Amino acid sequence: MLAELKRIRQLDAGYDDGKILCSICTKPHPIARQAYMLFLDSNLGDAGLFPGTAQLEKEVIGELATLLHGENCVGHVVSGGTEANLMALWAARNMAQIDAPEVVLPESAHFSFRKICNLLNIKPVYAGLDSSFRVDPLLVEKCINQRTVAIVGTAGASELGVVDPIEKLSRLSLERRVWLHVDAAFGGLVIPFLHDPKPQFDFTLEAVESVTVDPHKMGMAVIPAGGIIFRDRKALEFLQTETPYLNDQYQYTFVGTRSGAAVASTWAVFRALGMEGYRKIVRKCMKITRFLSQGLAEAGFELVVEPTLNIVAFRSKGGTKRLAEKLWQQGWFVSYVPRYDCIRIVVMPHVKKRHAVAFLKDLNLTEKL
Ligand code: 0PR
Repeated sequence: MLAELKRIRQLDAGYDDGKILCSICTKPHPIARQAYMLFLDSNLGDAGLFPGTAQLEKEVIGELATLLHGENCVGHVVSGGTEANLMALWAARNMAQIDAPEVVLPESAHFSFRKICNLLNIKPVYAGLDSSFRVDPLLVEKCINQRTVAIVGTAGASELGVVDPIEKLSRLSLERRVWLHVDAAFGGLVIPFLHDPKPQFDFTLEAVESVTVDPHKMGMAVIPAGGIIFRDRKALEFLQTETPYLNDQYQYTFVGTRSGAAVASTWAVFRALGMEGYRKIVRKCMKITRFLSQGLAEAGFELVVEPTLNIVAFRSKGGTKRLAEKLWQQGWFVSYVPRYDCIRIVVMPHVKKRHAVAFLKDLNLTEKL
């Protein structure tokens, strides 16, 4: 059986050969794997049985809150960015108690919000972007009305890596008294480690009520490790579900039985890397990002935007979609993004300089095919 599983595993792509350029996940840190194995059977859906793991979850949330400049924040390690975004809009909707609720989203918001709006019966209202592909606060303002329960901004958009003007959204949210949620699923563990100037996106901004930040993306923890952090403990009251026969009286997450192993893996990788470790990783990813974007520009490709985070997006005059298909045939896993007619490359920690060099070389050859 194991031999068969190993054979089947060979059908999957692997991070080690540096050809996965389309993923926002990466190879977990070795210590994250070990911690995961130690907590394999721990279930935070019944935290009364696993007080040790519950303690680790509190510590992980505490560290994320500190990173995001939040005091007295609460939250949970959840299954990923989708569940984290769901919990934010769920709390905002329940708090507002408005008929026919609406949420204002950037046109570039992650597709998880479409699922969430469908589930929660919230109408998504999309605000347009400015010339730098960030949501335009004036257009957001126009979308707000009596039924708006929340505004969403993205800090590290999935397609181009740009950061919405969260500071301006925060001012707007204060004025209009609506919940501001920041989807920093990807950027939350990148932006704090960038050199100045860093875009503002966290609890430093007064109106930010909730932030999504996923350890299973740039945090190098084992999947499923997403994070939802709320500014105020009151938010959890709007998510509270009674668990009549369990030791703990309530659950606050959408998922019931949930992985304590992912929490332990996050705790371990935070402890092993520390702030300095993450800073080094982000520095390396950004260096390779700049190397790639310069190489692409020199080879005559058009960059959609100068990278803010470790994502490069480019076009080819000879046809970008066709080029993406040819790259897949050559074994390079890249994303084709229809919205901007571009190829997206995410420079995650498994992508090394030698892979970027090989990619640029192959790309120039592939274009001529
Ligand atoms: N918010 C943002 C900004 C995201 O980038 C993502 C996922 C989510 C929310 C949802 O997170 P979960 O997928 O954890 O629920 N970002 C990646 C994307 O859609 C997910 C991904 C990961 C895609 C690995 C491909 C892949 O191989 O681009």
